[in-house]
Amino acid sequence: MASIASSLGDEKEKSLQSLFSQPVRFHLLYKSSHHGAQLSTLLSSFDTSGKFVLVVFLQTGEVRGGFTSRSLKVGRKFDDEEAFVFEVNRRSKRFPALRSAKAVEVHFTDSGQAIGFGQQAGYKGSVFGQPLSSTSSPVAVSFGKLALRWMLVCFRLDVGDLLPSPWREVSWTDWTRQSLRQNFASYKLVLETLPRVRALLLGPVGSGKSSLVNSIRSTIYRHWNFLSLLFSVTQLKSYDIRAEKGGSPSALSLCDVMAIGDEDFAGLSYSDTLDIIKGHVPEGYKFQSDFPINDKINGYRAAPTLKDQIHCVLFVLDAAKVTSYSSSLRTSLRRLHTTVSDLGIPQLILLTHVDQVCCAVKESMMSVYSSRVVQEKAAQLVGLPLSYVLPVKNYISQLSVDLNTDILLLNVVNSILQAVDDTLEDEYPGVITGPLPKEQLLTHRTEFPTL
Ligand SMILES: Nc1nc2c(ncn2[C@@H]2O[C@H](COP(=O)(O)OP(=O)(O)OP(=O)(O)O)[C@@H](O)[C@H]2O)c(=O)[nH]1
Ligand SMILES: [Mg+2]
Repeated sequence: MASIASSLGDEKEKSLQSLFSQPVRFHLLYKSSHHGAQLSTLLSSFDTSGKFVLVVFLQTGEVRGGFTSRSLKVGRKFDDEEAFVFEVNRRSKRFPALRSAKAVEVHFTDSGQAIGFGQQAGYKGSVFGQPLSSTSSPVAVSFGKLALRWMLVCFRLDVGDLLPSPWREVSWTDWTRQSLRQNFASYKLVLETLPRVRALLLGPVGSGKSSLVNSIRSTIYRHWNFLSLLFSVTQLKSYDIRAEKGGSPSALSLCDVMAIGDEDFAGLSYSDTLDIIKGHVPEGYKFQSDFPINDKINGYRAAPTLKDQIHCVLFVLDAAKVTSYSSSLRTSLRRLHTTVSDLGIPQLILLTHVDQVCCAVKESMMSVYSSRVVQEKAAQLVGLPLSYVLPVKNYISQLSVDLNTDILLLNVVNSILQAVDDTLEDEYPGVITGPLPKEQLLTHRTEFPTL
């Protein structure tokens, strides 16, 4: 798609952008001269949701079009208060629809195919005959005529999409991936008596906890990892992350558990979570919401040692849902965060599903730190500073791994080890014997956050 030049040109593109109050980017979906002047082809190019701009290039050299905040469908007439018609010149002008209830209309019948904007939108022939004015703004695109006389281009509008500069600098190269991989594989914890860091994945249902284990293994093993992890886990299950497939275990082990509860789902209770963190709960323990963990359960560790405890808590949150999390879930997350802070355990937020909140990120993970939406989602997370938020995309169906996704996932594993080492250094200043790890490439942590 990117190879089909948009025909708008820099000057007209800037002029069109000036019609919107927020910064926007145009992503080309359809061009009649390339795809054919068929309404059905145009409609099939629309994403199911989003905002769209149709631009018509008239023979006279004039450029006009319409904006709609909804995806177009055949036979649909819809209310769109945001819809407007525009003309693009050196200074562009926008004209609101006269009646928002019929702002946009799509006809596709034997007698005609048309898309209309404005009061009398329709296929009866009102096309770009008259000059636009602030009192009259019907604009329709009739496909019969389009084939002969005009060119129609359709863009998806990515609103407020990219920040002028990313909030974290990353060099998206194979060298970075190799360095992060190497660093992780050879990582030696500063406390030699601690063989492995146990990082606990905590989060609501479906936030991507199990997929994260799968994704990290896929990254390390260099191919998509088939694990039957994607059934909701009801047991405490630890996964060693090997430095390479079949190799010796790395310094990291990830602990997957059932989701944190809210008013609709009983889930993992606060007290059971604390027992896991403190190291009382044996591997494989099956959680029961109506039966809290106590010292009578089989395998209960009454006096857990450092290696039994959780050394890092990872809050795994879904970027597409984080703003709609229930207040009880938010309260649980805050309470856990405060307790974990009081225990002196490092914590990070892993923001998953970032590919679902921003089109630019969906296209390329390289945009993840430039995406305004991702940054806003990250900032809304229980008030944590951005430096504790690591956006990731999980591998969910790809059969092969991808450079940029790998870099984000490798940054997660290195950041966990670094966060634990920083804490251990403070807690055991006299007994640190191991070598200090190499400086991490993407980590910018200074202190543990307080909500
Ligand atoms: N698009 C997208 N989908 C994701 C991502 N991470 C997970 N998913 C999908 O989200 C769904 C839930 O993922 P899981 O890994 O099972 O979530 P979970 O947190 O383990 O869920 P529970 O164990 O039920 O609490 C699955 O369908 C995944 O394929 C992501 O980063 N992007
Ligand atoms: Mg799971």
